[in-house]
Amino acid sequence: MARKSKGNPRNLKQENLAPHTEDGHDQFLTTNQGLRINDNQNSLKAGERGPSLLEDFILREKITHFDHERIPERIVHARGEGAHGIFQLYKSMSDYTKAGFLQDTNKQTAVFVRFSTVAGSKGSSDLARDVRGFAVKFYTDEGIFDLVGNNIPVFFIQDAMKFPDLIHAVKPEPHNEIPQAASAHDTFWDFISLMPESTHMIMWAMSDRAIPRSLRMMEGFGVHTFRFINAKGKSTFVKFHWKPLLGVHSVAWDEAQKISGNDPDFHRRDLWEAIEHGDFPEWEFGVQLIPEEDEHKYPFDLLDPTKIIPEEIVPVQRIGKLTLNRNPDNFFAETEQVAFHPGHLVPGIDFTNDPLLQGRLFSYTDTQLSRLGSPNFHEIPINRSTAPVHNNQRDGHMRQTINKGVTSYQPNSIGGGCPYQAMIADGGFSSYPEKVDAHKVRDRSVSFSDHFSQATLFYQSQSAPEQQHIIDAFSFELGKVNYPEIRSRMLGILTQVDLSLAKAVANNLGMAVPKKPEKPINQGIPADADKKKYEPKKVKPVIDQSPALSMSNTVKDTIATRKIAFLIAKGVDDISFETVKKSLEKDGAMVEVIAPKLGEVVTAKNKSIAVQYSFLTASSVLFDAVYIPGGSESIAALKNEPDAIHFINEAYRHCKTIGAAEEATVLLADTYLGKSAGNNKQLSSDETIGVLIHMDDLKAFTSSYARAIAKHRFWERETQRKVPA
Ligand code: HDE
Repeated sequence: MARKSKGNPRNLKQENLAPHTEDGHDQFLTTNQGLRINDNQNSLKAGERGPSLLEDFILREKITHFDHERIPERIVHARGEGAHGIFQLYKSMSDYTKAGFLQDTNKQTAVFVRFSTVAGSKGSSDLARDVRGFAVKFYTDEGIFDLVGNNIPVFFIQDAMKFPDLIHAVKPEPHNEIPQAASAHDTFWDFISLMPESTHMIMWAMSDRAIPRSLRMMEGFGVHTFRFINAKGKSTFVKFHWKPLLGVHSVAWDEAQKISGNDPDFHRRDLWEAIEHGDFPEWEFGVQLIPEEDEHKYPFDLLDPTKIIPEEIVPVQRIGKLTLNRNPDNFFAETEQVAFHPGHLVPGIDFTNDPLLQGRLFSYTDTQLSRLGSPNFHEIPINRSTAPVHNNQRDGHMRQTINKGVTSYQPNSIGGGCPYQAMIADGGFSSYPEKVDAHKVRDRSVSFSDHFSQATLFYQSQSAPEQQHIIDAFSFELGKVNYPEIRSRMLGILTQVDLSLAKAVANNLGMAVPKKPEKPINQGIPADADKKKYEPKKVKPVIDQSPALSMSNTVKDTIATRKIAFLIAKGVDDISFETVKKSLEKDGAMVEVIAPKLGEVVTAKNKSIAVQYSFLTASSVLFDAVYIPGGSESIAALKNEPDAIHFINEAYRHCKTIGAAEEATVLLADTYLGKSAGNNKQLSSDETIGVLIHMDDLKAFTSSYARAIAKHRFWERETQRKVPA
C-alpha cells in the first residue's frame, strides 16, 4: 500500500490554519446575516467596566447559536466515525438483480460509511466490549441505497417488539446512569438470561469480535436475509458481507480496558490517520445467494436474524470492493447528520419478512425526525440523493429546496402532469409481489425456536485461545452482576451451548453449574402462550465446525499499517535502527520512536533522531509490536527506565511480537521474559512465540520479524497468565 503523506499526522494541515472560505478566498468575519464584524473580542457595554447591553445583537446571535449547537445523540449507535469512499463492482450481478450499481464492472459508486458502537454515549470509549455498527450509504444513479449492518452477523432478538427492552437493559441503569458503554451489569444480564434467543449473539459479543484492533480490520454483515430481484422479476435470497483486506483482528481484553484510558479515540484516530496517510481501508463486498426454492432447505429459518448461513454451506462470492479514501471535512455536518435507513432501497433489492427488519423500517425515519428535527433531513448535504429528487412533498422546518410552480399535487394538468410516475422499465420501484395469505396473529413461527445449535457451532469453531477469551469474558461480565440468581440462570443457558464452557465460567464465579436450565426457560413469551411451543429446541446443525467463524483463520500475511514501537535512548546503534525501520516501512508498517524524553535522540554515530513519544505519552497498548535496537549506552539508559520495562512486559502480556538486538538481552533479562527464562538460561530467539533477537544478520531478522508481526498475536503465550503488567 502506498503511503501518500509522511510526517506526524497529528500536525494540523497548513490550509486548515489559514483563513479561507469554501471557495478558497480570504474573507472577513461576519454575522449570519453577512454583516462584517469589527470586534470579535468584546461585548457591547455601558462603559468599559459597565454592564453588557441587551442591544448587542452580535453577542446575542453568537451565543444563541452556540446554545443550540447540540442535537440529541442517536438513541443507539451514538458514538461513531465516518468516511467517504467508492464502491467498485468486479462481478456483474445482472443474473440476480437489476440494481443499477451492481451491473457494470466499470461502474464506481460514491459511498459514505459510518462505524459506531451501540451502547455508549457520543463521548464514550471506542474500545468498549460492544457490537460495531457498519452502515454504508451508496449514492447510486437510482437513488440512495443504505446497507445498515453490524460487525456481527446475527442479532440479540428475533422480533422488533423486543428492541426497546434490549436497549433499556444494556444502557446505563436508570437510577444512577451507571455503567457507561458497558454490558457488564445487572439489567443487561437479567434480560439476556431470560431471552434464550439472544444466546447465539451473546457468544459473538463475548468473543474478541467485540473488541476489534481497528475498524479497518473487522467484517461487516447485513444481518437479515434480503432479496435480489432480476430484470425478469425473479427473486433470490441474499445475505450481505464485508470482508476486510487486512484481515479480522482484535485486541486483548486487558488491552481494551487500558486503551480506553490511554486513547478513548483509538479507533476513530486509527481510521482518520490511515486515510490521511493514503492507507485507504478496503473491504470486499460479498454475497451469499440462496435460490428461492431453497427457502426451507435448512434446519433454521432464513427469516430468523439470530442465524447465519455457514459460509462452508453457501460460499460468500466477492463481487466488489469498498475503498474509504476521504475523511469528512466536518464531523457534525457529515458524520453526525448522516441518516441511514434500511428502507432506503433501489430497484432490484427488496426486504424479506424478517420481523426484526420489518420493525426497523418504521424506526429509522422516526428517529431522524426527533434527532435532526425535520422531515427535510434528506436535504442535508450528506443525505442528499445524487439521483434527481422530484415529488410533491413541501415545506416543513428548515426546508432548503425552493420549489417552483403552482402544482404540489398529483394528478395535475397545470404542471404538465409532472412529476409523473416511472414505468418499471424506466426504473420505477415495485415491491416483490410475494404471496401472503395468512391469519393476522401476534405469534412467532416454530421454525424460530432453535436458540442454541448455532451458539454451539460458533463456540466449537473457535481456536483454544479464542474459547478461553470467551470464558474470560463471561466470567468478567457475570462477575460484575450482583444477583446470584441471574448468574446461575445464565450458567444454565451456557450448559445448552457447551458444558465445558459453562463449567469453566462457573468455576471462575465460584458457583456450581445448574443441573438443568431454569424453566420455563423463556420468560420472554406471550402471557397465554403454549409453553411447549415456545420452549427452545436444539436441532442438528448443518455442520459441526465452521472455520470461517474463527479469527485464527484470517488473513495473516501483511504488516501494512501496523504500528511498531521503537524503544531508544542516547547512543542507539545506527545500523540496527535504520535497517529495521526501513525494512518495516517498505512493507507498509508505521514506525514510531519512543524515548525517555521528547525532542531528539543522538545516535552512536552522532546523528539525531526525532522522538514521537516519551514513555509518559506512549503506552504499549497503542502499538502492535516492539523493537529495541542495539547500542550499549541506549540499552543501559532503558534498563534504568521502569516505564521501558513495563512497556515490554505489557507488550509481552498482550502477546505482541517483540524484536531486539542481541545487546538488548540485558534489558530483556529485567523483564518478565528474562525472569521466565530463569537465571541461568540465555534468552533466545523463537519465532514460534514471537520473540526475535538478532546478531549481525539483519536480513534474516527483518523477514522473520515481519512474518511474526503479520500473525498479529501469539495468544498461546497467555497460558503464562501471571505476567506482571
Ligand atoms: Fe438499528 N437503529 N435498530 N440495528 N442501527 C439505529 O437509527 C433499530 C438493528 C444499526 O451510523 C437508530 O439513525 C430497531 C439491527 C446501525 O447512523 C434507530 C431495531 C442492525 C445503526 C435504530 C434495530 C442495526 C443503527 C438510531 C430492531 C444490524 C447506526 C439512530 C427492530 C443489521 C446507523 C438511527 C448510523 C441505528 C433502530 C436493530 C444496525 C433508533 C428498532 C438488527 C449500524 O432508528
